[in-house]
Amino acid sequence: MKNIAPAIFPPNGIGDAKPTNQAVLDWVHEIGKLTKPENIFWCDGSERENEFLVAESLKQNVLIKLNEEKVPRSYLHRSNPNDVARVEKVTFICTPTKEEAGPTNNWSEPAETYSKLYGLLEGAMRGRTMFVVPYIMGPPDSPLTKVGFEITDSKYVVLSMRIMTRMGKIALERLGNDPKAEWNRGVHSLLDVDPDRRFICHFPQDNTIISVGSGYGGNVLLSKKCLALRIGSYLARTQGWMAEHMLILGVESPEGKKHYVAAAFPSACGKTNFAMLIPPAHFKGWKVTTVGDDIAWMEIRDGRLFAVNPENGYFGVVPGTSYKSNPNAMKSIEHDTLYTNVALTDDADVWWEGKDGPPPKHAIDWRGNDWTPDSKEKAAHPNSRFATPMRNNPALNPDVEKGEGVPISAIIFGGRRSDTVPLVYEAFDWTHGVYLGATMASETTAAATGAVGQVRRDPMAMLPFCGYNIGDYFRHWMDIGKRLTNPPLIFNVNWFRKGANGKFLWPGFGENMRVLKWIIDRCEQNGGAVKSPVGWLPTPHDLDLDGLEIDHKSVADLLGIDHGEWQKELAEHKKFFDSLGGVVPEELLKQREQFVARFAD
Ligand code: OXD
Ligand code: MN
Repeated sequence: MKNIAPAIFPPNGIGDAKPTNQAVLDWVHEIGKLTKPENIFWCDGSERENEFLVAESLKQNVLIKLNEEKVPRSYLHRSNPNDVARVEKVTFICTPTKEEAGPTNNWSEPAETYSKLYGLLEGAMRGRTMFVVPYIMGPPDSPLTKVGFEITDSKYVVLSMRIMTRMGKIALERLGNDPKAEWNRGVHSLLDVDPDRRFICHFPQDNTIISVGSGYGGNVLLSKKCLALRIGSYLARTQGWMAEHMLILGVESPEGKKHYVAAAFPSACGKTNFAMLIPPAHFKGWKVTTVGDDIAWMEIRDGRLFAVNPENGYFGVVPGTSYKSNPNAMKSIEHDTLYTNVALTDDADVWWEGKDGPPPKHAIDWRGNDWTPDSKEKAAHPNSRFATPMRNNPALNPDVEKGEGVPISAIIFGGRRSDTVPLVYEAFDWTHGVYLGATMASETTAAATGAVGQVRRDPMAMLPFCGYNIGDYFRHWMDIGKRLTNPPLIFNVNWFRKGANGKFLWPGFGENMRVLKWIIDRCEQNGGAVKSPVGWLPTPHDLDLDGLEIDHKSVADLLGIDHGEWQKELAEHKKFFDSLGGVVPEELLKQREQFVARFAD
């Protein structure tokens, strides 16, 4: 079998940052004995290490150097075409009982799964280098911050982890020498990138992740979906905090009044765009800043929810990103960025569908083939990605490193829905808000393999990421609500509603500031709304639409509640709850009855 990740041999002073914690050393020894690598590379996160790894990756064609003038210090990686997205059907939660994993997760018995995975890992790193990547998730002085170690045979993973986490010595220092300290064990091997030997397995009780057979970020940057969400949500429940698939943004009024908002949208539904929003000219003096674009860890303090972003970078969807849709993302990815599966132009620049300006006359597509505007294939894969450090973001919130986090005034749920769901509405209270989150749905996207555009229920945007029984997860939300004396208000948004002509009714992107402004008004108790069966709904006069070219009919359609559509929607809620087989908390079942009753009134 071809070795797709040949070993590299660092000079003295690189790759030798061996930890002193005996528990880590024992674990690395165990995995080394199993996988039999050529050598072990202990990462320290230094600049020198990075330069060496980049140079070796260029030699082995793991990376392609991009035009230094156009995109300085940036590289392109092409993944195997069979390996371009998260694969939910081979993602497992391995709890002692199936019930603990619950009805929405694939479950696999831990002992059998370890045995199967250890079988696959036997000798898997022969002729390869085994990298040991120490990292922390969370700002260095947050009480929520976690230490993780990822063992991997992929240089691309090491280089990405360096962007996406705080990696290297900082983690060794935080862990210290206590052999009983809590830390996450992550083992990743590319094996031979065979979809039939691809598994992403989580052992929440052991704080362990094993991922084999993939090189795609969402499956192999174990800090992100695997630790910060799946294992994170499990730890959060047992430790009394929350790990959520949410962006976090700050909004500042011209008078200097600040609010923070956390928003859960499913994958590839615009979290990064919303988190980096630039208010339109009409909102002079308003400022939006990014705390995080994908994951929020939240804890209760003084009866309020405070959030930190556990990550250090953005792993965002590239196609559609432009100066029109997201100028801050464009500025972030102009340098020091690791691209995956975008197109390469003849002058070594990057290109993708939806980038500003005309397409190049010729390029190399994401698979490495010639491409012209006449080609039938897309130049960039629809789920092509950038990994870029958050410090590149011109709108980065200055408090992002604050260990205490930022106080959350509002939680927003949102999906991609062509019909039924209004542009924005507010829950009557926490329990109603939890119901809105629990029943939210969205049209599927290219972020995961499988059909695109199908409406599926995705509770709190956590369907693929909740590391335990979804019924217990709903209950955890209810319990958190009971501990909050000053809870965030909860909203639902839908930027994607379409008119009779099949076109989007709402312009989206920066114009979402108009919706955000109403949300902030509501938090300050001065935004108008009418009571509707679904929740508090703005009238067209309550939204600041000045300077926006939109006709009255579109606004009415955006805010409209079609009783026929909602009858169907509520029937879908019932079907979904029924499909969960009795795990849904009583309070939420009651919420549905009240919802139905409000429509009958
Ligand atoms: C992501 C995802 O990559 O949700 O953030 O799939
Ligand atoms: Mn995500």
